[in-house]
Amino acid sequence: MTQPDKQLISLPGSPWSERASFAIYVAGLSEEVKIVPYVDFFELYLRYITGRWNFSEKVTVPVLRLADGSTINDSLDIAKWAAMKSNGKLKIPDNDRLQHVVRVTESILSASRFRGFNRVRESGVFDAQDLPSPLRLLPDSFNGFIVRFLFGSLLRKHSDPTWTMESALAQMRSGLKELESILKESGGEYFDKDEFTLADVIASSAMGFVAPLPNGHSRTGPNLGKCWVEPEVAEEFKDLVAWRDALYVARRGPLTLP
Ligand SMILES: N[C@@H](CCC(=O)N[C@@H](CS)C(=O)NCC(=O)O)C(=O)O
Repeated sequence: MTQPDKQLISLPGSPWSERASFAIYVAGLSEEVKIVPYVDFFELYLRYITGRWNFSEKVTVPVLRLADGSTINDSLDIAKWAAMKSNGKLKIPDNDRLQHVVRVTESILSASRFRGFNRVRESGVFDAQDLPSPLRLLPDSFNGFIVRFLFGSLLRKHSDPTWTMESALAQMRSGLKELESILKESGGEYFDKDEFTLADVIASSAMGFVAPLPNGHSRTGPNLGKCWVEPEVAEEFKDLVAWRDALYVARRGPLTLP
């Protein structure tokens, strides 16, 4: 068996990290890439490995670190990298179609993350497995403070200050409707007619904050898991969720990550 010589620094439970892992899996590159969980939220480490020291620029995960130390710092670019190395196992669809799916998916994800993070912050509960490791040493009474602090900073980093829970829900619903119509217009089983492509990997990530992934691929503790998803939205868009679940059963395979 090949020893992994590349690392995917990835946040368990994050749809952006999951889409990168999904692409790597489908491309047949799982043995080359070690998944390294980024649960410590240690931004300086991300800046160090990516060499991005301009503090006005956001650093995010996933990050793919290649054998020569260079990095790919965006989930779409990582997924494209995997597709290009996949020997045809993961096709890249025509650019307009891909960009359309990417744009709609990002709009859904940013709004649903805002809602999910607010729910976690309000719950005041962090499951031990999701806590940054040095903080696991603190007494449980600090838990509420840590959740509010961490998710408050993540919300400031990733959200539009004008959003409300209602406006974000409206954005999510309109994006999910658009995704439904792209799939319908494609006229096939996938976002590019009858061919499974990178567009499906991206589109499937749009439901990351709507309904839990099948086969144990949702990788958060029980509290985060509960706050992450939206049963009512999942019910409203049940065909899209069923499409995503079927895609996972057919293409994502069983969970093999650590
Ligand atoms: N455009 C980026 C967005 C990734 C992103 O938003 N990552 C979030 C996931 S919640 C993240 O890094 N969160 C942790 C942090 O900001 O420290 C991509 O596609 O990779």
